[in-house]
Amino acid sequence: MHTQVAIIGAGPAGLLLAEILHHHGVHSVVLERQPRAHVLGRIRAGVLEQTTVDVLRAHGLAGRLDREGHPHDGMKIVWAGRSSYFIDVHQHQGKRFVAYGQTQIQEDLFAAADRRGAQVLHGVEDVQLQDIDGATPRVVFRHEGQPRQLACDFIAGCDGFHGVSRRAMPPQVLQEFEKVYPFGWLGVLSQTPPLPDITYANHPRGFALASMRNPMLSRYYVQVTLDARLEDWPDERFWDELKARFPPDMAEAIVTGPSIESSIAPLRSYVAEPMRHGRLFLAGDAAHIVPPTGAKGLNLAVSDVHYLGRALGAFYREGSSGLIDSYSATALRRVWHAVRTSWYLTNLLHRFPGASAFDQRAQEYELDYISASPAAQRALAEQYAGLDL
Ligand code: RFL
Ligand code: PHB
Repeated sequence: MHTQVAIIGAGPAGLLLAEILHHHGVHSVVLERQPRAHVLGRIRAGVLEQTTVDVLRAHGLAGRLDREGHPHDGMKIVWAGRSSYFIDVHQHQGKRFVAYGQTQIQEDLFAAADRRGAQVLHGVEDVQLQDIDGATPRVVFRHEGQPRQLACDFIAGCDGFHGVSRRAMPPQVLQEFEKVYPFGWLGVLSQTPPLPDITYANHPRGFALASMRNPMLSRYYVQVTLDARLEDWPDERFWDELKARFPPDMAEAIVTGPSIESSIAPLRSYVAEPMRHGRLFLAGDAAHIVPPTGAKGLNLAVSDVHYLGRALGAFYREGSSGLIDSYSATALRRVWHAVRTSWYLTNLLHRFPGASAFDQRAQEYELDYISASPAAQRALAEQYAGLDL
C-alpha cells in the first residue's frame, strides 16, 4: 500500500486531519487499532471553543453541530456555598462555546469519511513506524491476521497518549514535561435535563462540575481520590456527593436519574517537545495531555491538525516546507497556553490532599478576588477562551 500521509489513530485528531488533507487534495490512509463501535462508544469531551467550531465549519463538518449544538457565552464558578459568578467569555472576548459531544463529532467525521470513500482500517495491530528520519518512511502492522506495509511521504501520529507514535521519536530528541495530580474525575452521563450553565464548583469536599450534551442529557463530574473504583460509586452516592458540592439552590435544581455511563479519569498535564521529528508529526493527545478542567484537550487536537493540514497542503501544492518546519513551534505555543490555563484552573478549583489551612484560604481569596474584579474576570475569560489560531 502507498499513500501520501499515513495517519495513526481515528480519534478526532486523525479523522479530522484526513478530512483537512482531502480538502487540500492530499491522500491519506488512517490506521486505527479499535473497531469503529469502540471509538464511537467513548464518552469524552463536550465543550468546543469558537476556533474548533470555525475549523469544523470551514471543512463542511458542522451541519449537525450547528443544528444540535448548544451555544454558551461562558461558564459559571461557584465555591463553598457562596454566590456564583459568571465568566462572560462572549462579553470579554466576543467568542462563544458550543456544548456538543466528542461522540457526535466522531460520528460526523466517520460519516464524512464514508461519503468520500476514505481508507480507514480498523483493528490494526502491532503498528511500527520505520525510517521516520529518511525520505521514504513506512508503517508496518498486522491487519486481519496478515502482515501489511504502508509506504508514505509523511506519518501523522494521532494515536493518543498511549499510542506508539511518540515512542518512535529518538529518546535524545524527545523532551517531556509532566505533572501528575493526586486525584481523578468520576464522570457520569444521565438522561436528565442539565443545569442551564456549565458550572465549576470549588468545595471543601472537592471539585465538582455540571455540564451537558443536549437538553435531555447531562454530564456531571466529581473529584475523587486516585484509588476510587467505580463499584464504590453507586448512583445514589454519586448524586449525594455532587449535590453536597453545589450551593443549595443549585443542588436542588439538579435533576437526578440513572447513570447511563460512568468512568474515572486520572488528571495529568504532559507535553512532548518537539512535535515533529523527520517525517513524523505528533498531533492531539499523542503529543500532550491537559487535565479536563480547562476543557481544552479536544480543542488542542483540532488546532494541531489545522496547523498540520495547512502545512502539508502547502507542501504538496507549492513544494514549500516552511510551514512544515514551523509546525512544532506554532502548535506548541497554543498547546502551552492551554496547558498553563488548565493547570491554573486545576489548582484554583480542586481540593489538594495535604493542603494547609493557608493554602485553602489563599484559594478562597483568589476566587473572591476574581468574583469582585472585572479585570480578573476578563483575564480568566481570555485564558478560558483559548488563543486565536
Ligand atoms: P484520542 O481520542 O485518544 O484518539 C486516539 C486514537 O488512536 C487510537 N490508537 C491507535 N491506533 C493504531 N495503533 C495504535 N498503536 C494506537 N494506539 C491508539 C486509539 O484507539 C484512538 O482511537 O486522541 P485525539 O484524537 O488526539 O483526541 C484527543 C481528545 O480525545 C481528548 O483530548 C479529549 O477527549 C480531552 N477531553 C476534553 N477535551 C476538550 O476539549 N473539552 C472537554 O470538555 C474535554 N473533556 C476530555 C474531557 C477527556 C476526558 N477523558 C476521559 C480523558 C473529559 C474527559 C473525562
Ligand atoms: C464535559 O462536558 O464533559 C466537560 C465540560 C467542561 C470541562 C470538562 C468536561 O472542563
